[in-house]
Amino acid sequence: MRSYTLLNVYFLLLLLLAVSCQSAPAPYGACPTPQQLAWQQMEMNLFCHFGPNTFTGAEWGTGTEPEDIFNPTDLDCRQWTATARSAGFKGVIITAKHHDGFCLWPSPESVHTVARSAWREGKGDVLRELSEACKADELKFGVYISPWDRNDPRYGAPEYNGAFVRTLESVLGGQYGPVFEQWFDGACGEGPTGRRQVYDWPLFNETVHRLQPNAVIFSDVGPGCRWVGNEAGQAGRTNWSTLEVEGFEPGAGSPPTEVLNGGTPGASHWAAPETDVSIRPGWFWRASETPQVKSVQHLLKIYYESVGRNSLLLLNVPPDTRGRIDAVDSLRLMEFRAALDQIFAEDLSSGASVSGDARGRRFLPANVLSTDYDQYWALPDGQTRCTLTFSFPEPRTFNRVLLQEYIPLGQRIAAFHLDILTPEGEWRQIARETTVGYKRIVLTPTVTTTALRLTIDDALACPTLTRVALYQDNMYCEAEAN
Ligand code: FUL
Repeated sequence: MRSYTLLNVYFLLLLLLAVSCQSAPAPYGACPTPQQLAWQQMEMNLFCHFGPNTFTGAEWGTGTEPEDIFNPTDLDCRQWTATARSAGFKGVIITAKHHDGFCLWPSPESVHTVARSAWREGKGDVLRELSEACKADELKFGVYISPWDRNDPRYGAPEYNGAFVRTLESVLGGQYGPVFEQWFDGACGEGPTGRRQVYDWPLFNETVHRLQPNAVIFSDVGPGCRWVGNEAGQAGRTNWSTLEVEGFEPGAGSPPTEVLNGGTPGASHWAAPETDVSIRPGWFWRASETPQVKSVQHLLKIYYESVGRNSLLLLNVPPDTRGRIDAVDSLRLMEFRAALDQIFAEDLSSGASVSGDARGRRFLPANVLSTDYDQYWALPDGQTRCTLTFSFPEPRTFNRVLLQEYIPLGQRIAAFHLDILTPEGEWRQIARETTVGYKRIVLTPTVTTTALRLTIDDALACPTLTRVALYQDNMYCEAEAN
């Protein structure tokens, strides 16, 4: 009788173990909201700096420019969106109001707007035209609205915050449809003797969420996504999507740029980095800078160091004085797209067999070969180290290893390395890295092998991977990119 009971307990435990191995790992730490996940899956968006600076050549306007300065001779937002779409961008963000305070829409809160310009006899509205063009070309529409305002006389006084909220309302209230991202720039060049505005960030964020519940809010410290800490197009090689935000705020009160660049492992807030960088030396279009439009090599470097390092890429391609994207820039974008298409045309892991530990039948190693994002590999709870071995039916040649964690359950992997099997039957290390996140593309030497080993050396909790893919890049040459 006694042994019968023990047997029962034993079987019950086995059953419990089997069931728990079939259930998904519990989310670890801070995890993305569905909006943050959808945002990250966009991967590349277009940034458009456009306004009085386009006509004056300034980077930061003073706010005293006459409204008539803004006079695009041939504005065509469909040309921007057609360009963005063919380049593979998923959304467009426009500088609706830059630091000079000029509003590209007839904001009732300001006298410094398109309504006071001669452009389209004061009846023009760039936001209307761009939001409609985005809709027609199936792109998402986002807005940059600078809190720092060099034109508004209320700037520096408490009433400016209310005015800024009404400014937000006139853009986000539905007039231009859904807004996927609200960009809050932390910059302020007033200097120590200038006007000092104490921003009501909680009120600004609440306003955005109230009017556009699906919008992801960008600022140095989120809450939706964070600044990557530089404007050179480089996310950290170690890059956590989590960030310690307690005690910090956008602008002067933000964490050091190295922290923004790499995030904080295990922090309680999810704010993945966004890499904003311009295709030109400046943020605004200038004829004199056309010869310096970044090369395809440079754009590929930026891609690998942003999208390939767990960041979203927001590439600025500023429209010119006609109100069109310069032919040089758009041609470069098409070449960039063609290069990406060529590099990522064929996943060289296809047909591989994958072996290694797994949480259970729903989470087998082979899941990393599937392109279904929700089908992923996972380890049992408590196991943070493991080796997955990919064996190929015939030798494969590659120099890019793409990895993706299943981030709805949080970011976990903290260290990994890659080895290949040499013809002598030995394992040779080809890369040693740290984080993965939503997407990591590891640049390795070109190797030919019949087997690849991925070893996870450390993770904050049992790791997950939804994708491992291999590519051969014959386009990118590091020496030419710099
Ligand atoms: C900075 C601004 O000061 C630049 O003018 C530009 O808009 C860039 C994207 O953000 O903080």
